[in-house]
Amino acid sequence: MTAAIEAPSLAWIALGGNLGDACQSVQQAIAALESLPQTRLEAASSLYRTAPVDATGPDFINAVARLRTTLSPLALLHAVQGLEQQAGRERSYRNAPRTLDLDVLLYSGVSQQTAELELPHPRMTQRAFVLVPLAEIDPELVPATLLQAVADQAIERLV
Ligand code: PH2
Ligand code: MG
Ligand code: MG
Repeated sequence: MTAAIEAPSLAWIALGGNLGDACQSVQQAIAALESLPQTRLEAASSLYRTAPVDATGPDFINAVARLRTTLSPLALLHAVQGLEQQAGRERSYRNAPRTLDLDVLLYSGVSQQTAELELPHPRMTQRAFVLVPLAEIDPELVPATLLQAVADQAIERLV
């Protein structure tokens, strides 16, 4: 019998930061996604400057990337948490200003609610800083009604 070859899955990662040079942190993190094991970076959105949502501190820089990976959802989460650590992420209190936040938004075919990882990300549909960059790279994933519902949240595409 031959060993099964694991078919790659698609996964979407939200990137954000609002401490230090967040443009540089987010750009470096996008590049670092390409170097994760068993993972290809397929697409990355523009960078966006966004007003904090349920958070304090300076404006955020946000982006979304699409990966093709054979890492499991949890292995992918741990891999991107490693990138947060490399960027000097500290976790002082919920939604505190941060150098780099990487959230797994979606993993194709997976819906799960565990303490460590909820998929799809439970708040992604309420956040322009996720929906607008996601719609830039994969418009079919973001219904116009969802975009309209977050149209009051300040977001500016950076060139
Ligand atoms: N992340 C949060 C909470 N609020 N607001 C913006 N604009 N961008 C973020 O990335 C963000 C936020 C929790 O992770
Ligand atoms: Mg987050
Ligand atoms: Mg996070």
